[in-house]
Amino acid sequence: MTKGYKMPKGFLWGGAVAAHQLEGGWDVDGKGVSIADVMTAGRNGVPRKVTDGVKEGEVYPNHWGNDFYHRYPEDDKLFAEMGFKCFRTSIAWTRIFPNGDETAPNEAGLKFYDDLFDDLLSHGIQPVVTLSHFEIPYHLVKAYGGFSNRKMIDFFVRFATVVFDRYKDKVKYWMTFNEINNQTAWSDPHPLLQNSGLQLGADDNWEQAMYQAAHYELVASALAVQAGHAINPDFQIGCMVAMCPIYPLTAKPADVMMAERAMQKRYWFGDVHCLGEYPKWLPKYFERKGFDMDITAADLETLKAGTVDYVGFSYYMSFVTKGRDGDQEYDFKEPDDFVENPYVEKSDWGWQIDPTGLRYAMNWMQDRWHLPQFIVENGFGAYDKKEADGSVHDDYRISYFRDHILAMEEAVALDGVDLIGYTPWGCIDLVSASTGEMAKRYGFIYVDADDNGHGSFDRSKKDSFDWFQQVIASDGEDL
Ligand code: P53
Repeated sequence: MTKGYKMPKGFLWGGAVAAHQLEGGWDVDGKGVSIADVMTAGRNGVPRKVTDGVKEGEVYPNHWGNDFYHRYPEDDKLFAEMGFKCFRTSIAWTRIFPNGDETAPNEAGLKFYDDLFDDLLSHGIQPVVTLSHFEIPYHLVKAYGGFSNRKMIDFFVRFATVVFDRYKDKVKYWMTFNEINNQTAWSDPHPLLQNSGLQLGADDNWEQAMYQAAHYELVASALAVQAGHAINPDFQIGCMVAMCPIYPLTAKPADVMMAERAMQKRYWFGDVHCLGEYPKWLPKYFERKGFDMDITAADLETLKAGTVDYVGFSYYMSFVTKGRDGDQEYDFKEPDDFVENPYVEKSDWGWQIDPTGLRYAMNWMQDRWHLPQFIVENGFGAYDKKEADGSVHDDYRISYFRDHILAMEEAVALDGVDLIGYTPWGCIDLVSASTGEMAKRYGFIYVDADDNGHGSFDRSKKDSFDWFQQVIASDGEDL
């Protein structure tokens, strides 16, 4: 056993999921169609397809997820047995506003989350809630062009206000937009659609569209933060960034400058969320690129007045980049400018495994944003093998977690990072966001279902279940 550092009293150990990846029940109790409902299953290395509405004969894994919608009481018991203090999930926007532009919410949807949160609280588990986790109502994509349209700000703020008000005594920790910065890989249509509901044509300027949509989201987030604090001053409302630090390949100055620009381009979202203003380099970049941005003086005031209370972030991997000879602009472009890191291993899906990168990133964010942090996703997607007796020996997952939790604890105990909690991703097996597979498993709890939704959907404990239970019971000391 590895000896770690005890985390402070009240530290929020738990697990994380997103509504569309596990609930299923995609069309029940008045729920509308979301972006996730029109995304087909992909495979390792094969991207998901987006269909124009739900089509006969296509496979849509988010329609069933892991059936949490019907089985959550059993799952909550298992989370409690593991010792969870909190559980991060999202509210499916389409359960509350099925099309997104209604003025009155759907009561059956609101009631589902009341029941779920009550059940969690009865086990001493506090819900931690993301408002928008890759599941914008599909109607808002078709009728308004998603976040290319300023009207989306009002729709989002209405949704946020309704749920803040409804759950004001049940939920304290909130986040606005999941992995808002994942859309920096704007040349791939998936992140743009998942984050912002953008469907662009060949003639559109994709990069400008990404910056514009992100701006509207940041304004919507800042307005939601203000609305939330007015409803309950005790609310802690965070942003959520996908933290993948980007290193220079060598000490060559051009590599170092390229890595700096890469970090600026991936994390300016956090600068706006946390500091309330655009970093200086970005207007210069817009100017140089000839982007005609709709950013008003009133927007800038809103951003200043709606800074977040903490930094929620996911951490799975780090990246590496290198400079181009003679290029003074350093227009880093993701993912084209990534290169392999010769010093780290990779998962079966090519995600670079780098626990030290987590400690590095936590220090970097502490120095830059001066806010408490919350690790709301971290984990290891892997092919699991269920033995004849039902057991799953996932020592590779335990070893990933051991190394990452130790790095996290060092950042707290040795570097003084202010950390609220740690919720490993996909604490129960669910549908992968990037590939739509069930086979890319993250859980401590195994779900008997395959990529096509076949199986009993029965739950069972993997070896990592007992291991994580012991980590929590020892406040992080017994790794
Ligand atoms: P999957 C890319 C890079 C880092 C995190 O991912 C990412 C993505 C997009 O897939 O997403 C987050 O399921 C996201 C979750 C997602 C999880 O990481 O592709 O917030 O919804 O499931 C893991 O293996």
